[in-house]
Amino acid sequence: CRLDTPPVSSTSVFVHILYYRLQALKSAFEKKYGDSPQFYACAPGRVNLIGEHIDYCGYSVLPMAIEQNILAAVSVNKSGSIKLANINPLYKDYSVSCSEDIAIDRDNPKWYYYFLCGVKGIQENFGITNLVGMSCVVDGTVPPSSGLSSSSALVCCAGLVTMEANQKSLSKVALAEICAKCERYIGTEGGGMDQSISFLAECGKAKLIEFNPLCATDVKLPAGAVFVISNCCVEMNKAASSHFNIRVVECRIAAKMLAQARGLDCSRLVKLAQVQGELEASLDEMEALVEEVLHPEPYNREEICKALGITTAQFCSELLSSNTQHVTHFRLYQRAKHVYSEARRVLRFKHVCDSEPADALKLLGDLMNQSHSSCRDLYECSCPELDQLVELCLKSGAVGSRLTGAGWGGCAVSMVPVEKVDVFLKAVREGYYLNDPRRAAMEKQSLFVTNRRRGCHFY
Ligand code: ADP
Ligand code: NG1
Repeated sequence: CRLDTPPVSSTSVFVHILYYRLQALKSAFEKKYGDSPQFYACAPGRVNLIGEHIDYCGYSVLPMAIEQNILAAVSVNKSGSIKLANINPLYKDYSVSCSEDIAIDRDNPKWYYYFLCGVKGIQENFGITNLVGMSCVVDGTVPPSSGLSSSSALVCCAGLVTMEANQKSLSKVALAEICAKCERYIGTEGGGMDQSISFLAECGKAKLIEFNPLCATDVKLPAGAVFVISNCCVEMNKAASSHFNIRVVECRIAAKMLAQARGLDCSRLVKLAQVQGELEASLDEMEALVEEVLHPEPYNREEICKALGITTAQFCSELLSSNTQHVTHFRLYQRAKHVYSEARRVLRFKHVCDSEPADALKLLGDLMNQSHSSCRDLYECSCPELDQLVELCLKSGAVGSRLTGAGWGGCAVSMVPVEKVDVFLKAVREGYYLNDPRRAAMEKQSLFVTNRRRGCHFY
């Protein structure tokens, strides 16, 4: 996409839209700051095809980037401050002095704090004492709080522009790792999937993202189907609620309980994947261990402290996050069972994509459906509207459908055979959106066929 000449008519709709968005961003920048931007950066959102809530347990996930993204127009300035503005008037201007410590208010997760997470990540990585001043205007098309990683796209875009403005350079893998770490300043203890695919995505490909060390491997998706995203139109802001971190904490406690039961040094082990590694067990064996060691009834604090030999004070400071201090009961059995079974489904999904059996679509669809059931029943991260939407998608021709991203609202991703896409879109449109005025107003940005986009870059 070149900024100086409009795209020729034969180029894709994506390039046309990008061209006009960049032009609008340039005008907004000039109006705001009285000068042209020096450069632009772009970071895509993502859809996770399978592997939900397991990245922070150390397990591989299988996302792809989408064409919805965060764009930023940027200039270095001499004002000694970072000035932030947004095309969307709901996101208010903000300015912060470069000489102050960057403070991020977790109790009040405004949009600019996500941007500042990216700035702080780069600043700390390079030990920059004097950040250069920057003037920025941001424009985003990733639906917020809907499981498509709008927040991480913003953090990654901010990390990228801060690196460029301060004349530093890093590999994409290093940038992804820094941005995964620094998004935690906002309070959510995510695992790194979103930032990894935002930087490491390539056109036309989904990726298996593995952690420790971070590595992205191409996954060739079957040609006979497309992935369709539909938003149930319920928003769930992760940083403003404790749902997400409660699950992170439950998994951490479950890891320690399993480690303790098998005589491992549980003070060192915080991830379910680490326990598997230490035991050199298969995922099937880990599921059997969950059955043997954990009980389905919720655990209270006393029971956990007694089993782990720790005090309540240690429990609160070492295991709970600041926004989960109020939680009294923990469903360890259900969460661990979801994680180990979901980790196995990711590997099977990849294997089916690689081996291309004749019934690939059915096998992949079954895995997606099992994933949704597990998220709904064991991980309890769905909501009635999302379950209703997933069911409608299956009735409308999808061979697999599941919630994607953190859940408790947001989007479903459905795998739909190519020849059924038109019928599918019509049925979901009529069955979920058109009969409700609020949803109908959001339909255009809520129901769409994905296009596999490339990752973060500059213009
Ligand atoms: P997601 O699942 O999309 O990452 P989160 O709830 O974690 O959702 O983060 C959503 C937040 O990210 C929004 O409330 C807003 O603060 C920020 N955000 C998302 N899109 C934009 C945008 N276009 N411009 C500014 N901030 C944005
Ligand atoms: P989204 O969908 O962006 O809220 C979150 C986490 C991911 C992952 C998924 C669930 C962040 C930044 N992102 O994604 O790491 O755990 O939930 O699979 O916390």
